Amino acid sequence: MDDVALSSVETVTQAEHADGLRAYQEAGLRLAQEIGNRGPLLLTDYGKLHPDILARFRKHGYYVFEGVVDRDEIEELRRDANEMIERAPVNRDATVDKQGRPALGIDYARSPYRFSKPLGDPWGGTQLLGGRHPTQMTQPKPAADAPEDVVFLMSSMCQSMPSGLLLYGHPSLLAVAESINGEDFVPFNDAIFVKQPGLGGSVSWHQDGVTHWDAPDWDPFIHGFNFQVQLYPATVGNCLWVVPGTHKEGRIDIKARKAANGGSEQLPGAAPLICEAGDVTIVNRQMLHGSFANSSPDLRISLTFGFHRRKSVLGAKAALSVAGDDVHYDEQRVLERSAVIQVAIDARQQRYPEETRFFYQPFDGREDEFRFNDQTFDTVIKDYFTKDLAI
Ligand SMILES: O=C(O)CCC(=O)C(=O)O
Repeated sequence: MDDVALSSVETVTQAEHADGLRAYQEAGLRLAQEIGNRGPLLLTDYGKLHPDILARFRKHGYYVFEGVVDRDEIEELRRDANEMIERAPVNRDATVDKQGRPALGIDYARSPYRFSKPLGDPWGGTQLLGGRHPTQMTQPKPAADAPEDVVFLMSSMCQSMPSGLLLYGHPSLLAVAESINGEDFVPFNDAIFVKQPGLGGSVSWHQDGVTHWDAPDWDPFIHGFNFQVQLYPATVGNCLWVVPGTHKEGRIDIKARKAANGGSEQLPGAAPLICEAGDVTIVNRQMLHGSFANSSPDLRISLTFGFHRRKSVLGAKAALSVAGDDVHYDEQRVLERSAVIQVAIDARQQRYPEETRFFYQPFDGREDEFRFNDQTFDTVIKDYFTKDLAI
């Protein structure tokens, strides 16, 4: 993979990095508390996200749903995610895992793993992913015995993790997606951020959207939103940070914002998204957001998957510079990628027959074609991530 910038700022120790963030963290925690924007995931009698929550999400650009995924499901997700980490290639060029077994995904259309240097900033200051991370974060010195490469990001959760596919069909999460993006909502992609203590890299400040900033019909919700399902507590030392309200500002000059902040990456007005395991965040993709190198003692694994309005995606040119994906999204592409949702709904129903399944309007009347079975695993789930709908 070529998506790692060489580390250039290894001047602080981990302890200095962690200490240097303390006052910023306290200010961020105060702001987060003032705003609130957290609580249970409440749906109306009609299965829509509670209007007060929706209004708060629209105003501030994020919300933390507490206690959405239960303990048993989190345990399964942890098992599967950790198994994926175990089965990663030993480094970015390897084809075997650390036990010498063929690495997971070598037979996939694309490797599901992205690596970072320990405590590195793989995207900051590069042209990768549409150049949307224009500045670099501080990259503390890793321990002398740190591995050369660490797993940073993993895709393919619906294929590689049985529990990941079930999560993708979670009725309350899909109800949130429908409430925000309409009944004909469509998927974006999924990615698992792995921030190992003392190793996990940073995600430099950025806004996710790429394609629609100058669209005549631009609005604060045009680039969709992402969920993050937290498998471990997200602490003030390892969590994602957002700058509330920035989803309404249009494209932000991040370099200038950092320069105006005396060159410090501790951007003002940011709030940490503190969570317990099983909490789920929603973040507007136009928010200014990022995370610092994990100089804390705590692991974070965040299952990140997003959804769009159909009209934002149909006809849009593929973004995020994924190799071999130089296309405009047409009805067929949208149907094929959306089918993962329908198959996930059925997989979940088979596993949790007592749960009320989500009704996904675009597949109304076609449910039988998209049951979860060996055939749909091959036709819909295998290599589904090559059909992501990135804008
Ligand atoms: O979780 C993180 O640290 C980064 C997440 C992020 O940047 C994103 O979802 O776009």
